[in-house]
Amino acid sequence: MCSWAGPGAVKGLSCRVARGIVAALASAEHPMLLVSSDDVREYVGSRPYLSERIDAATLVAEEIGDGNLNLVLVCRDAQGRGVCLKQSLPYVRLVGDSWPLTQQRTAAEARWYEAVSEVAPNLAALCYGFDQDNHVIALEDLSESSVWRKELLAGDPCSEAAAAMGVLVARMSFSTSWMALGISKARRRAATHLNVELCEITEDLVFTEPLIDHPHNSVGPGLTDAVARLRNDGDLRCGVDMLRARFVEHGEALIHGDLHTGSVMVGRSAAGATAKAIDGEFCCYGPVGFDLGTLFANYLFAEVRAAVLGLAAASRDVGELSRITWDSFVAEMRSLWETSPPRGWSQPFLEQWLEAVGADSVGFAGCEALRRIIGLAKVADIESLPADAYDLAGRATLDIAATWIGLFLSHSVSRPARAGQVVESARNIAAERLDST
Ligand code: SR1
Ligand code: MG
Repeated sequence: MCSWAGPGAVKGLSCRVARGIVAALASAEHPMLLVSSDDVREYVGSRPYLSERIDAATLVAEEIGDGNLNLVLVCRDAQGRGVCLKQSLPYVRLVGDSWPLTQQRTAAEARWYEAVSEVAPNLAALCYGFDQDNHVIALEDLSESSVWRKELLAGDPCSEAAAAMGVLVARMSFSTSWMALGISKARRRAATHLNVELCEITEDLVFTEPLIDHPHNSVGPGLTDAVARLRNDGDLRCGVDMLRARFVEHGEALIHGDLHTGSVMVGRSAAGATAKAIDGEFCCYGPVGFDLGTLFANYLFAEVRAAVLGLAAASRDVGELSRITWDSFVAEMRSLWETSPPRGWSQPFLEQWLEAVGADSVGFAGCEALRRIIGLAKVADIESLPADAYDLAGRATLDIAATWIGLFLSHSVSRPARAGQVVESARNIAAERLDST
């Protein structure tokens, strides 16, 4: 559980601190950069909310960050106690200091951990505290677990994690939306989770850049024709634009915003399997289908990889994951709705809402799949394949992604051939009804 940093803490803040206070704290101009074990010993030693969990004198810190943005240090003391410290840098790590990026993203992430801890504490890493001045989040040490993507690469689908993530998305969707909060409270809550800069990255990288000529993009020579064809497909462009609009306009609930298989730590112990989401810095009020779709696309990468490597059984197993996540999401949503029915809303509405989320999720999965092949920030599932297999996997993924976006279009909107057609149809219906009265 998150705990108060306590009166002796230097700048330390619990993630249970009242919402709003975090946002009001000014950042220090010169944050302490945690690079060496010495830095971390000094840092931990002056913060009781950390030194009560780990011995500052004997700890050793190891930088394990393999993500695109931050420093991640796993700290272990002589007694084997551990804490993970995640510090944001003022730029995108993947690119370097030519791409500056707000360190306020760590505050957004702390707020996400706080929200999850209220409804699904076992389905995300525990947050022990947040230090606004140094942009450091202190997290449960999950080094006994492993990144889900790595397990998928090694052939273990970890089906329990797929079910767990369906539950996580459902609980977050219900608890942070009008469904649990009521409309006015949900609106106020949404205003506390603005994350403009990180949303802009998602809007650019996921929706805009893959289908235009952009310096962030790159594919192997075997895929250039396929990418050119996609760029000339007007229906596909329209579908991606529709999905971008949904991402921008549909602040349904607090979503994780980057829930790929590298954002989930999985583990097995005598007590059973565990799955814990991490890396909520892209969180925002957005469409629920975005998180589900991001998962579906990342399952697809593992499925396609296994298929092109001739591992048919493994591919089939991974192919089941999207159904498992979807079924557990739907079951949890129905159960939450039944236990605490939102006042004044009908049960049939929930079914329609789920249908719309399903269509969104397929479309967002298509966008995530396109962008991880074409754009910046690629995935090891595809990139680590030998050249021939990469070409096969890339082509299959692009083809499936485009088809999924088409499916989204046909399920979520029936596009009239020209603007105004639907209004005309509505007028005609009204006129016919009135004629027959
Ligand atoms: C510039 S950040 C690139 C990507 O890394 C993160 O994991 C997100 O997926 C983001 O789009
Ligand atoms: Mg990440």
